[in-house]
Amino acid sequence: MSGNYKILSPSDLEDVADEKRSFALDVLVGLSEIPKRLSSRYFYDDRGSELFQKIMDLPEYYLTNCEFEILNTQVEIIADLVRTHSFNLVELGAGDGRKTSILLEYFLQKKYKFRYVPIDISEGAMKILTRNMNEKFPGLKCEGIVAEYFNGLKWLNKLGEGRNFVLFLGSNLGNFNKPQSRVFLRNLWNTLNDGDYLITGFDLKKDIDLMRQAYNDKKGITRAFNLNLLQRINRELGANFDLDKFQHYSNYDVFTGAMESYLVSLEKQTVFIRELGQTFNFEPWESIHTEYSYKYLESDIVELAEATGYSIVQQLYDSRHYFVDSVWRVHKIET
Ligand code: AVJ
Repeated sequence: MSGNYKILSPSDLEDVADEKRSFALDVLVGLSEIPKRLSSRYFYDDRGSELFQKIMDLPEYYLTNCEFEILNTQVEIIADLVRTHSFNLVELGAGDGRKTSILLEYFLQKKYKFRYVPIDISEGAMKILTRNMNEKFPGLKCEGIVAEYFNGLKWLNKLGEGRNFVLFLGSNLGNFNKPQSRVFLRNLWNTLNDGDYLITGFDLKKDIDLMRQAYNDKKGITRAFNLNLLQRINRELGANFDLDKFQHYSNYDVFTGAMESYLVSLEKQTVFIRELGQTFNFEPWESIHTEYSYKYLESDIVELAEATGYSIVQQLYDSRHYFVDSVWRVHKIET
């Protein structure tokens, strides 16, 4: 059986060209800056999405196991919030939906009235996800959207059917700094209605070695994931990055409160990017910053919710308190 999904954007060739142009522009800006940087949002082409799914299988990447534990043991608490409504279970950045399956199975078994609406930017990932979900859950109403989150949500909201229950799992918010997080959550608030729910995964601050191991796995999958960014530039922008001449480096910065990832040039080298018609020089040990993965204090979460128009309904922790799935309710009406 094939999956059921709709491609909102890029929906035609013009949009594809737009996408590519903004990628090219971001690469130009980032590699022209001192120090050099590239945005982690470009990790997730089809190959990158595949590699991230492998990361979630790693023993070192505790985040996924924590969230599995949380959803498995506390699914009833979540279910109680939506039991009496017909609702859209919207998922931002669904990946392969393994975690969501826990909720889907429970909701279906209880015969709740809902449809599952995963939103993801990778068409490859969406194809696999919707096919798997249709196979695994024959009775499930699954309507995927291939789009940027807010385009997908805006489209969904125009349909205006039912309460929204939005899942933003896996510490996906962690790539944003504080102002960016606020903008994101407030934009989300704007597309939602009073009484809608949001579950966000937050990776809590913890033992520094544990965090470092999660981003420096023994098999080198995270390394491949980071390097894929250069490979993507090679593929899509006709560049000639030699991946063997860059080192993956990821470390916890106590000051920013984030795991920060870099690609470090191992020698003096010049890279040509055809689409930009330009070369970029690297000195030995010069770095490209590629990712922030922010870690949170309890107080950070409370502050974020308060600043963006939500109330915290419940904090769902794993047994070791490494991670929290934070359940928020949208407030629109002044009381
Ligand atoms: C998908 C953003 C949650 O930051 O932990 C995994 C991505 N980067 N290993 C994270 C990632 C390196 C991941 N998020």
